[in-house]
Amino acid sequence: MCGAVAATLGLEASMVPQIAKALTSDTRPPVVWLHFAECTGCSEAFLRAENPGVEDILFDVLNVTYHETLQVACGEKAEHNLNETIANHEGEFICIVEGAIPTADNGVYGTVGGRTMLEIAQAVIPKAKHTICFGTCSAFGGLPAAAPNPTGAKGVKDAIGVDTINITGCPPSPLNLVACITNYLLYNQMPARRLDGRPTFCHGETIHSTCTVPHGCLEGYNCKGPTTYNNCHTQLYNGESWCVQAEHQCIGCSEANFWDNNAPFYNPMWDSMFHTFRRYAEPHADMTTAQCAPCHKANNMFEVEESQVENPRKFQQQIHLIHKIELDSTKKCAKCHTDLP
Ligand code: FSX
Ligand code: F3S
Repeated sequence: MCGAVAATLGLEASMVPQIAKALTSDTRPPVVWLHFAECTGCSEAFLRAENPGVEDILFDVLNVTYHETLQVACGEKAEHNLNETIANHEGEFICIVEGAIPTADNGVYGTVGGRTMLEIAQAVIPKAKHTICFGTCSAFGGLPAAAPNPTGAKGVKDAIGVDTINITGCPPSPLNLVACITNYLLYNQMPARRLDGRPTFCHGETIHSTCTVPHGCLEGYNCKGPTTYNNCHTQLYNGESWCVQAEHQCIGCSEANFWDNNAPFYNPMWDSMFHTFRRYAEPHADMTTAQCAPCHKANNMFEVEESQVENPRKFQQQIHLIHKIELDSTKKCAKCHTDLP
C-alpha cells in the first residue's frame, strides 16, 4: 500500500518506510466524513478499495470518528460523536465531504438528523483544519447539480465559500485520497493544487497525454480523455483497471459540469473541448466575437472549430497552440501573459 501511495505522489521508493511510519503514527488527526447529496458511489468505491484495503484505510491511515455510512453508532449517539469531535478538535480535524450541497429554498431538499445539509456544512466545515472534497459532487456539484438543478446543488466551495482540496471523479479513486492525506502527514501540508483546488499529483495531466490505450484508442467513440485531468490510467482503480481498459471511452467524470458539458456522452469530442476552453477562459470570454478572451486578439476561433470538426485531435492541438493556457504553473495566459481568474 505504501508503495502504491509513493508512486501516486511521485516519491522515491526509498520513502516507503517513512510513509508507513506517518500512516500509523499516533498523531493522525481525527477525520469527520460528511455525506450530502450524492449516490454514495464515493463511499462504495472506498469500500471496494483493495490496494489499500478499506480496513487499512479506516484503522491504519485515517482516524475516522464520524462516517454516516460506515459507523456503528446511529441516531443520537452518532450525532454525539460528531459534536464531540468538533468540540474537542476544533481547528485540528480533517473534514472529508461526499456529495453536493442543496442550497435552494434554504437547503430544504437535503436533511440529516433534522438539519439541512447546508446548515451542517456551515456548522462543521469552517471548524476543520482542512476540508477534502472526495468526488466531483462535493467539489463541483456533479450529478446533483446537473441541469436543471432544481435543488440548487453546489460544490462545497461555491455553497459556503471555504477553500477545499478537491479529489474528483465520479467516483474518485480511494488511492488519491490516501495519497493526499499521506502528503499532509509527511510534510504537514496539503499537496500542491491547481486553481480549481485539485491536487496536481493526481489531476495535473490529462488522461490522454499519457494514455496507453490497452485495447486501441477510443477516439472514434469520442473519448473525453483529452479534456479530463485524472490519473485513472496510471494508478488504476484497485490496481486493476479503468474505463478505457474496460473498452468504454472516458466520459470526463472528474471535470466540473461534466454532465452538462459532456453529455450525451457520445457527442463529438470537440464539443467538450470547447466547453473546457470556455470554462478556463471565463470571465474574459467573449466567444461571440471569436476572439481569444485573455489577450483579446482575433484568433479565428470559430474558423478553427468548424474546419476541425472532422478531426478532433487536430482541433485540440490547435486550441492548445493558440491559447496555451497553463493554469497550473504560471496562472497566466502563456500567449499574452495576463493573469487568469
Ligand atoms: Fe457524486 Fe459520490 Fe459520483 Fe456518486 O459521494 S461523485 S454521484 S460516484 O457518490 O458524490
Ligand atoms: Fe486518448 Fe482516449 Fe484514445 S484518452 S489515447 S482518446 S482512448
